[in-house]
Amino acid sequence: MFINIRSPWEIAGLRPTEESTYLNRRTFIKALGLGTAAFTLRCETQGPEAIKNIIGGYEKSTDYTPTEMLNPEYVLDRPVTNERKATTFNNFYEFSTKKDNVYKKVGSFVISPWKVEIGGLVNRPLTLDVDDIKKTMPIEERLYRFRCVEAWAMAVPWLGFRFSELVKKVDPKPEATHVRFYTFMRPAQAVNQKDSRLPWPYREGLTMAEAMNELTFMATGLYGKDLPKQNGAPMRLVLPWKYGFKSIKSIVKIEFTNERPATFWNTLVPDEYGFTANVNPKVPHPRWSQATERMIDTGDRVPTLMYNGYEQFVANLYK
Ligand SMILES: Nc1nc2c(c(=O)[nH]1)N[C@H]1C(S)=C(S)[C@@H](COP(=O)(O)O)O[C@H]1N2
Ligand SMILES: [Mo]
Repeated sequence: MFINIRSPWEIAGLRPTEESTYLNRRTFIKALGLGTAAFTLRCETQGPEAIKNIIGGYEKSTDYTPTEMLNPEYVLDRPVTNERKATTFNNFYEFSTKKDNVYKKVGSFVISPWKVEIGGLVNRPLTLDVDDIKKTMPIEERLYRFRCVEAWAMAVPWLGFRFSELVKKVDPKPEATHVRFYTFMRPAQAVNQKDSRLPWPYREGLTMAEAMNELTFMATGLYGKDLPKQNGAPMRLVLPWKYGFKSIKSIVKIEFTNERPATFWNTLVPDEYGFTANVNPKVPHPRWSQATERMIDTGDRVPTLMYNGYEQFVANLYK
């Protein structure tokens, strides 16, 4: 028995089967509930507090030592993902529809100089250079789980700053209810942007309450270094309790508005990719279960956690 998880492009009816991810029978049996006994036990007893109490998985990681900027508030329950894997297995549809070759297609993507325009319903609109943002923002390191809607997952050390620090600088007007984010539009550098059937540039959005949440993070680095192009250089959003497509890459514009922003995936396939898109093991994707996920480096299949394990930080947003 095989499960075929199609890529979102096929969902949109745009691609045939070449990106299909096939999970083999052994993986499927594991997915039905039989990982190691230890892991099963941990997950049954795992509440938000238990996650915090589990000794940080990163200590077991052989190839990564956190920097002195590490914020100890965000603790992992699993090892840090292998760096090579996290930087060579990507979703970045502007460059490729295949996950394993994005990193080979970003060569001519120009990331410096890079301006970010912040405006809309704000009292102090600003255009900032990313180099200045990096120098002036309180940069910290956070170890976060990351979960793609396609049921793969990783756990990685981001460098960056809490997004609300940037929000404070522009001082939103009281009528702002949402924030809209835009990726660059450069068909000469990102070949798939020549495909006019797709609603480029990639856009995403949050409510103001989500934007101000302590987890909402603007990443400028990964594994203690500058963000690689394929991971969304020079600056991308990271929303660890939401499916990965919300974590928009290579941002050029941030706009405060009083309406719910249209987003790339929600515009293309609204019945499969909601606006809110919180990780939830109990709500299947229309064509596959979200109950478990596959770690991209080890291939381990593990249970999906409610809000990706960040319930204590975000559950109050959705009462
Ligand atoms: N601009 C842009 N941002 C994007 C995407 C994209 O195709 N374009 N893919 C999203 C999806 S589906 C995922 S899972 C993550 C992948 O991030 P990673 O490659 O750093 O793991 O980026 C998200 N941000
Ligand atoms: Mo994704």
